[in-house]
Amino acid sequence: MSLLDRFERYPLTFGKTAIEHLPRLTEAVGAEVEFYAKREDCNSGLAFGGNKLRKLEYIMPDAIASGADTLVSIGGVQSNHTRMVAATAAKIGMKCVVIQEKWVPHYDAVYDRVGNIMMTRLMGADSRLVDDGFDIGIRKSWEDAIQSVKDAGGKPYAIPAGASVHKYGGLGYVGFAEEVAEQETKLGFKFDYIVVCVVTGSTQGGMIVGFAAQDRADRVIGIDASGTLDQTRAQVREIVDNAADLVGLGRRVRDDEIHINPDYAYPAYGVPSEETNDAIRLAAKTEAMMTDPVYEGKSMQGMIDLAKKGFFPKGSKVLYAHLGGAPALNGYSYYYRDG
Ligand code: 5PA
Repeated sequence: MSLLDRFERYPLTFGKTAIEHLPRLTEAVGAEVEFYAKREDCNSGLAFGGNKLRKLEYIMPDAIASGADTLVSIGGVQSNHTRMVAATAAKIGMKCVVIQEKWVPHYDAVYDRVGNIMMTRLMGADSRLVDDGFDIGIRKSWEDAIQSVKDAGGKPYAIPAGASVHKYGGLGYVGFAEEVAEQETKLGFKFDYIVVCVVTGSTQGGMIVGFAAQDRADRVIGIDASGTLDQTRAQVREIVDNAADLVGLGRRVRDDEIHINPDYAYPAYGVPSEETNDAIRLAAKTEAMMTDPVYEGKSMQGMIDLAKKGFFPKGSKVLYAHLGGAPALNGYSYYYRDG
């Protein structure tokens, strides 16, 4: 029985995602903990996939039922989320408007032409660049875009940043927790920790609710990449409460079950530190696993550093949730010109 049985799901992914052992990364870090990755980055044939599709699977039935003809969403210039909304619209046969704000103080001649935004345009989305800075909350530019679709006689369906504060935004990652439990039965062991990057909150928030049903939500280690910890924490709390209610968890998730580490978000959202870049290089060189400078590189850095510091007891099995995001690497090519 799944907590999600009574929710409709529109399939956008291939199904269960693979869990991969990372023996060479484990050895290179040398901290006597075993690393594994759950490959959410390889979850679909839609434009390179990633974590947003699990969320959108539970949102699209509502969008279709509403009679909408246009999905409207928002993110930064190299947003993975807006790429995934554009992909979903293309696959279903809807139109798509995405607002791409200047969330990142990163200056590169081709930043707004390659990677995520290029694919977003290729898939036919109307991608609108605006000057506003980083904020995970509800934005005026997004509300204006929704209005502009109405003014043109269309029927918009609004999806907030990261699909996070949408009423069904947390459901997809409740399913992740159930899937991990099922896979553990086959593997014959349990993971001691799950490491996950957090920004808009519904990936970790959904996981927390799903793992709370298994009494181990405190083993989900969120690595903040937003650099605006209080806002992200508050948004995770809100998503957890809403999702717990929706799925009928039957209790309030305690504050000590919501773990978010702020130590790796520096120097700013969307800007990698030298240590983040080193973590990206190490995962690539040992496991051919591509992580990006905005999100997954920071959670990779966090996992490696926490392991080296002894945060995970010796012998722990640590599952890295790889949420996607590699297309953004193209917007940061200068950092990696020598590998
Ligand atoms: C993103 C988000 P949450 O936003 O659900 O906390 O997930 C963080 C995250 N990893 C982690 C990758 C690859 C992500 O893309 N991306 C956002 C985007 O606009 O792409 C929502 C911010």
